[in-house]
Amino acid sequence: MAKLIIVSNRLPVKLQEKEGELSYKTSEGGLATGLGSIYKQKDNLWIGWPGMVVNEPEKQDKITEDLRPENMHPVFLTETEIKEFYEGFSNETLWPTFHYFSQYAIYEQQLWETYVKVNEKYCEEVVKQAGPEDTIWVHDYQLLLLPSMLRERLPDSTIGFFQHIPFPSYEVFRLLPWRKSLLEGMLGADLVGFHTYDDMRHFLSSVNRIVGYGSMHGWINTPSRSLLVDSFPMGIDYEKYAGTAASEEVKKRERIYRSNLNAQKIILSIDRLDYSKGIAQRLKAFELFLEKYPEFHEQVTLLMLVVPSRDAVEKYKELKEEVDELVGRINGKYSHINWNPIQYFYRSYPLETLSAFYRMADVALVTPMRDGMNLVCKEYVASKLDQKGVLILSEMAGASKELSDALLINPNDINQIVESLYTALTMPEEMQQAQMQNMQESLQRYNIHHWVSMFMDRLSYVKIKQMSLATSYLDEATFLEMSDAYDSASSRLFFLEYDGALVDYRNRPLMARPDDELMDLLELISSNPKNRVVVVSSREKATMQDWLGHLNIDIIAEHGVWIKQRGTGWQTMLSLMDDWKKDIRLILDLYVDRTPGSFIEEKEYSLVWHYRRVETGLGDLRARELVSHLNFLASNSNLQVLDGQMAVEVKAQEINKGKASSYWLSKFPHKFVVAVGDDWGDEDIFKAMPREAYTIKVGNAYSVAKYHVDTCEEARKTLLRLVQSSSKQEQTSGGALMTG
Ligand code: GDG
Repeated sequence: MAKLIIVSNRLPVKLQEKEGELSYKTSEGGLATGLGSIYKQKDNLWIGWPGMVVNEPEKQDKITEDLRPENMHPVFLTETEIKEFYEGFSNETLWPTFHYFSQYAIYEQQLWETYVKVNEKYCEEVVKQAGPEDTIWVHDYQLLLLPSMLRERLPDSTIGFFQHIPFPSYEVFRLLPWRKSLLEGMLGADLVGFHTYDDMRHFLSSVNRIVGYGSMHGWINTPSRSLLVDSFPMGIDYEKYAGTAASEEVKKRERIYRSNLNAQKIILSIDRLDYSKGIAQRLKAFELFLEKYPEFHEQVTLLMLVVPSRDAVEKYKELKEEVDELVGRINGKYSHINWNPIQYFYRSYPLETLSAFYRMADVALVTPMRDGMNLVCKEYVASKLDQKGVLILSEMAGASKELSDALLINPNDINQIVESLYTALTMPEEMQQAQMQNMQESLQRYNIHHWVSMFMDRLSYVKIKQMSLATSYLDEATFLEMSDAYDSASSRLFFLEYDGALVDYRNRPLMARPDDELMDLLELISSNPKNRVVVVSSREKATMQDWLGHLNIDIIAEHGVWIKQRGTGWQTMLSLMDDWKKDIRLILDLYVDRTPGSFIEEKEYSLVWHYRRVETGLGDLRARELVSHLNFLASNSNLQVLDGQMAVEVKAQEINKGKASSYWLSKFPHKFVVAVGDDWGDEDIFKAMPREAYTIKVGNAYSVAKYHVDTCEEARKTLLRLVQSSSKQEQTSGGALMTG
């Protein structure tokens, strides 16, 4: 029975040892509660570090035994591994870089080597536990190399990866000396998930520039497989937070805490100690607020919880000192005998206390400099049963994309934070309730269970899609089989796509002239009377005529608008009005204005916007924009938008290369058919082919074609070998074929 294996740096328990007795404390983290509902089911399993260094093998065995009934499996890390892999590379190299604090990042080869080693250690444990049908879901930046390591060991397994922290822009990511290996590590997954579209976009751009793989609608085609990149904003266990907030225990705690605080209004701040959370900046903003609005003295208290975290890392020690100092300074400056502006706690609390704090806070001040998502702000909203309260939220937190009803601030803009505090503290209740209501509705719907099922559904979809689009490499055995079929056929049809399949792409469309080798090849194939060669292209008929018109072949030009059968002139398959061109051209002109290096090509029945000479990344970005713009316009017309290789083409819908190819299939005998193409548009050709045809995709393996080869050169060689090996036979058996 297939199971789900979750892999993360930490297990959802914390192992403790007191006087030789082991105890297991359940972790309260967002991930633990979110995935808690699934890892405990059936044979599912969670693999990770149990939170304590254990060196004795007998003790390790005992822990492994203890955890088995809880559906957990430990990975034991040594002291050095914790120091170099976790505190070092994960938290001093990756964490600062991914949160745009590159100036804090350290680059040390030794730390990297341990990171690789520990990822291998996790891989070993997963491989021991995983069956071929299992789904493996890897979490977060500590395990970026694991997906590829697993892929190598378990090539057919289903692997998902989710990153909980931001993915930075290419300009920041590229600073890492190990950038390529890190990306290649992640690309071993079938589905790579991030919290936001921006993270996803940054990742795709880094993959494009560093590894060289492009993407389309989130799909990355590597030479061996296709994987999907998507965004899945993580939710919270809404019912749990709302339910806890409604409990008598929490209400009791709220009453006690309130009676101990003299101020009427409470501003709440909760974070792990981390420079990415903007704690010091928040304190400075509160100080300025007190200075600017003295009427709030003795009226408002900042209740600030800082949860100890990573205190072995130098930067965190420094931050702790800075926060202590700031709190001391502000309290020293403004405190009265019966009022402290800041109530500061450096420790963690049980959920019930946290919930009481959420209930009593009039304002939640969540101002990270960067945050993948931020769950605290969501928990605050879920705990507000009376809907009274205001959320001030940093636009640098992933959560800001969903919670647009919050007061959104730029955490670097101290004046904006001050004014937002004033607005929040003086906001009419009806307005608070209206905003809270919207946010609660959204969080209730997009809760943690929704997040898990969205990710798992998408992962299954990727697997199905991969299967339906998987092509096999055209190996020697297939070639020999194809060669036999060719030899024994009395009539043969060759559909050969021009750009990308027969000829490599060039910077300018007109530079892709056929070379002598190609001319010889086409002449050789078409010189056999049993063969009929159809060169298919989206190019203008004039160009095709100029380049290939003199050969004894058939041509499909402009996606099938124009066709030419050997020995005859050009005919249109369809005569179409082209009055749409004027309007569409205006739009394309706009994109040319905005995108240096791009240009428009006008064909008789279509318009093309080319971006192969545009700066990498910018062209793709504009193309996505243009495609969605055009699709919107095309939805009510009979126009079709083709998102091609470095070009976006608009044409009348009735025409495609597949329909044109079908014409030959219906008109001419064919005991043997081969079709070679490379582009999305060529998928129409493959689809139109009979089942027994040899359909060959040039490039990656993502196609409805049956086979693929890697390059144009390989495609040409295959065709040459096919006709040459056979020509010898036909010659020896008295055939009249010349070799070119
Ligand atoms: C990473 C990403 C992303 C805090 N204090 C106490 C306590 N907490 C709980 C909160 C919340 C969790 O810890 C903190 O989660 P965040 O999301 O706010 O931040 P990170 O820990 O940095 O998490 C982040 C997240 O992963 C998930 O993908 O959102 O962007 O950085 O659940 O309630 N819980 C208890 N006592 C405390 O004192 N019990």
